[in-house]
Amino acid sequence: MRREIDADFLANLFDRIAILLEIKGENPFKVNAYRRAAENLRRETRDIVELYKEGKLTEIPGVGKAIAQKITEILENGKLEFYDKLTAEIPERLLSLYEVPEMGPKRIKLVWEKLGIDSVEKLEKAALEGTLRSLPGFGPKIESKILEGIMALKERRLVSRYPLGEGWDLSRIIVNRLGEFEGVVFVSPAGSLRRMKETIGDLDILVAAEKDATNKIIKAFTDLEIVEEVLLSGPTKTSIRFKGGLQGDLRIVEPSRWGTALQYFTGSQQHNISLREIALKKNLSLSEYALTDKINNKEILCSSEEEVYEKLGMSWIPPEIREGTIEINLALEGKLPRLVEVGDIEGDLQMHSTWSDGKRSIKEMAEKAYALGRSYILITDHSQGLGIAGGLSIGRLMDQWHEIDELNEIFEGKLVILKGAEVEVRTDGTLDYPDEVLERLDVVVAALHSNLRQDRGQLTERYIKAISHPLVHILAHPSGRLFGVREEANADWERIFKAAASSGTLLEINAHPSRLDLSEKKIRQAFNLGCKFVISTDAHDIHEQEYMFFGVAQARRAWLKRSDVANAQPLKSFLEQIKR
Ligand code: DGT
Ligand code: CA
Ligand code: CA
Ligand code: ZN
Repeated sequence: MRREIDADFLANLFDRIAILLEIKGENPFKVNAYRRAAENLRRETRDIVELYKEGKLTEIPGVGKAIAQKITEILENGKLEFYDKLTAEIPERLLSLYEVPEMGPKRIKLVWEKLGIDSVEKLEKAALEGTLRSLPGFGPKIESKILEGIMALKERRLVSRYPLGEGWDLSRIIVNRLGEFEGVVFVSPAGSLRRMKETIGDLDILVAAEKDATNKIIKAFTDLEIVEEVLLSGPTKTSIRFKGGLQGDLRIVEPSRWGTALQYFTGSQQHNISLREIALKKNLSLSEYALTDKINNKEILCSSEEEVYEKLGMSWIPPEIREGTIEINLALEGKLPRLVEVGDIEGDLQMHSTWSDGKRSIKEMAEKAYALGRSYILITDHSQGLGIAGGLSIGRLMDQWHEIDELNEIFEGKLVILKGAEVEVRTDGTLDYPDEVLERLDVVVAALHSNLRQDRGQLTERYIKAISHPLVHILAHPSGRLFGVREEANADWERIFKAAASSGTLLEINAHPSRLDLSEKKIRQAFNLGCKFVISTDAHDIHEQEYMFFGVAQARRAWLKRSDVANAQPLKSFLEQIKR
């Protein structure tokens, strides 16, 4: 996630430095210098990397020599020694206290030094116990204001949503740990996570177990080290908060009722409402416990979800499309399309190696791809302009081709390694390698990494120019969003998608959980305008190649079929399909 160093990233870093320096008690002029630099960086519309290369960083208002020096160090080394030293002295986690009203730098320093408080949780505890008021400058009034502030913060956290990837990792831990537990018959995520929505409000987990095991299972769950706090606990359900803030609901049902329960708690709410209407038309009532025949009031238990849909006269509906739109009618008619599946994916068309900012050699990446059953991969190290990510000069790129040729001989066609690059689209829409070089690549992936906050009109032209370039095959992570870091770029997407459709440029669905870019909505929009897609992992390490399923889920939520996804085809048809 942090591999994108741009103006926003630097501004956030300098803001953090300013707060840490304040806590340290550094002089206000120095603190303000960082704040001013951060503010101006946020306003800067020129590309930071360009400015750095031209030696013009000090042209940014508020950026003097010392700060320019720090930006240079970050761009060149990816880290800042000054920051490492500062946080060794003043821990980064103190920054969370800064969000609490009434907690300025002086008070943060005081509670940390006197009471060892370094988190909002500890602060809340001290305020509840009345120990805060004993500190100089606090008193009962401030103490209660701090408590109110923490309450408000918690409410805000409740309404904010978490990226799917975060919930996914937790759900894996829970499913694995509870799955081993005595008495557990089934365990599955439910809710929005099972539907693979790109963000989740909370994490729902469903367990099937016999009644006498429920107490122990609830205890095993609340005892997990990932659980921070138990909010609510009953005989068959519990609500907790995980470390990191996400909330979770666990429910336990009898194995004979698993099907109706899993169906109910997977939702969506809208899907469930429509399903209950269908049930009523058949004189059945549907709940999380059972289907009930309304005529003789007899329960019909469903131990599998398939049975629920079958008894309602419809085909089973994949969770990713249970949003209460057209899926129910299509399932009743037996006309649901077969959505693309992770097993359909033959090639992975974006990955990085140690040649640029990847962590593994091409050979290691290729071996992993082979183990995952791929039949081809495209190596897409960064192009020369992206200095911070170790972009390849033309000479280095050509050296890489030799290595790829040699590896292809070793793999003997069992896996084909294609030559590619993730070519920077410069601010003016031109590409970072000349045509003579692009022509020699098997597949060209174009990407925008910097200056995505350019003027909307200019940015749209920049996208269209890149997409319409006859040698560009794929547009990588089109919107540029990064969860928690950057929003989708503000551009005229209708025009961009039309340009992609008419030039035959494929749009990437980036499977990395920090991106999931395009969004489901934009995939639909692009699809309706005639675009085709690829799903790529953008892996920078071997295990990230496993993230393909995130991208596939995103495509499924947008109802894409195998034929809509160019890398869900064997190499030969993929190559025939890409424009030349
Ligand atoms: P989220 O957590 O906001 O990402 O979305 P969901 O879909 O996970 O919603 P959540 O956690 O409130 O509830 C999980 C599922 O349980 C939901 O998809 C459907 C079912 N459910 C929960 N409450 C209700 C309700 O009041 N009515 C109906 N029909 N279903 C509900
Ligand atoms: Ca949920
Ligand atoms: Ca829930
Ligand atoms: Zn990229």
